[in-house]
Amino acid sequence: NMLQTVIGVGKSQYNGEVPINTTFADGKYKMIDDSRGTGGMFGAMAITNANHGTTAGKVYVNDTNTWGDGKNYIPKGSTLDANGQTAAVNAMWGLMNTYDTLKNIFGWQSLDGHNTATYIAAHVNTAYDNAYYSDTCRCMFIGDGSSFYSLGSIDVIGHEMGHGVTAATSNLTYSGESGGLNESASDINGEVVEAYARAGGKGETIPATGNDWVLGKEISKTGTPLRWMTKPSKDGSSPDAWSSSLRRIDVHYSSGPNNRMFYFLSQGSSEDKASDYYSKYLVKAPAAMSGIGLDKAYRIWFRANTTKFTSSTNYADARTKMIEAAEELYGKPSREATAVMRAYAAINVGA
Ligand code: ASN
Ligand code: ZN
Repeated sequence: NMLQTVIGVGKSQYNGEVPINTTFADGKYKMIDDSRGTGGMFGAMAITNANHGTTAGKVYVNDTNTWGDGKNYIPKGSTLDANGQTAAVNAMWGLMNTYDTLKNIFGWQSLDGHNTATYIAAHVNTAYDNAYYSDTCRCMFIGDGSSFYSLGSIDVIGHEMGHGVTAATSNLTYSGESGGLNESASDINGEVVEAYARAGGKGETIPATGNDWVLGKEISKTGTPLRWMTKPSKDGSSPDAWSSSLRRIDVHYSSGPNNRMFYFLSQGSSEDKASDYYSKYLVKAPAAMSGIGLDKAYRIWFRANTTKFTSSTNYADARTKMIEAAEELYGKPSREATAVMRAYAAINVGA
């Protein structure tokens, strides 16, 4: 039973033709990437076909090493048609890039840093407009979408795998302010992976920018993304700044201010008008600040989330721990630590 890792041709929906790692065994190709992850249900990182159910299903198998057709999936009952492979290609490409971002930047392997294999089950439910991480299986499920296209853009996969990293580290409780930070950690991960992948997915630094700072633009049929990190209130529900009512709103909205903090920390701030701020939050507008770039911002964030945050960390606590992380990485005082203070001040947290 000879196993061999080979590079297949994936016709993805959002990134054109991409090289995907597959395994050749017993005359067939399997969507298992033997070079990323060990153990788990499939021995390495894999993509399965939930085939409209809610369990993993079977690993994708093919006679040739060319997969998918780049087109959006149209459900055909329970028939496993070739078109269904495109969702699997999307998933594998997102997963390979997420895995590589963490490994190449931090030496962090897979979800838990110990290289425990994960998998994505594509085609969960029917016409399902969501994707999610499950800590029970340490795996992810992605829907085909109805008002969305297949939920497999790089930022969406990076977001879901980010939940696995958070679950294995800080384990931020998924409600209240900690829940907003948990969601934000995933959005940050999604955008960072997007930037890293767009720059070629190699090297030990994240480019200064290059991502689009919105979540899920590619999967949107209308062009309207799910969330805006630059100005979360563009979605009509997320606040741009912290307030005491944040703890009562959905975690996909209370993530907004921290997403914006991360955007300011990385890219700087200049755009806001004081009047918006006075009327909405009764706080002064964020002061102009220069950013420290995506690489440093992510290193500070990742250190804080994986080594300092706890399940009950709130926004004020996150600020303190982000400052500590910045000081440990870049010095006390440092331009980077000062930027963290300014970025949190800009969302009404701290001094
Ligand atoms: N896609 C959503 C998320 O990962 C699923 C959920 O609501 N948990 O946040
Ligand atoms: Zn999430």
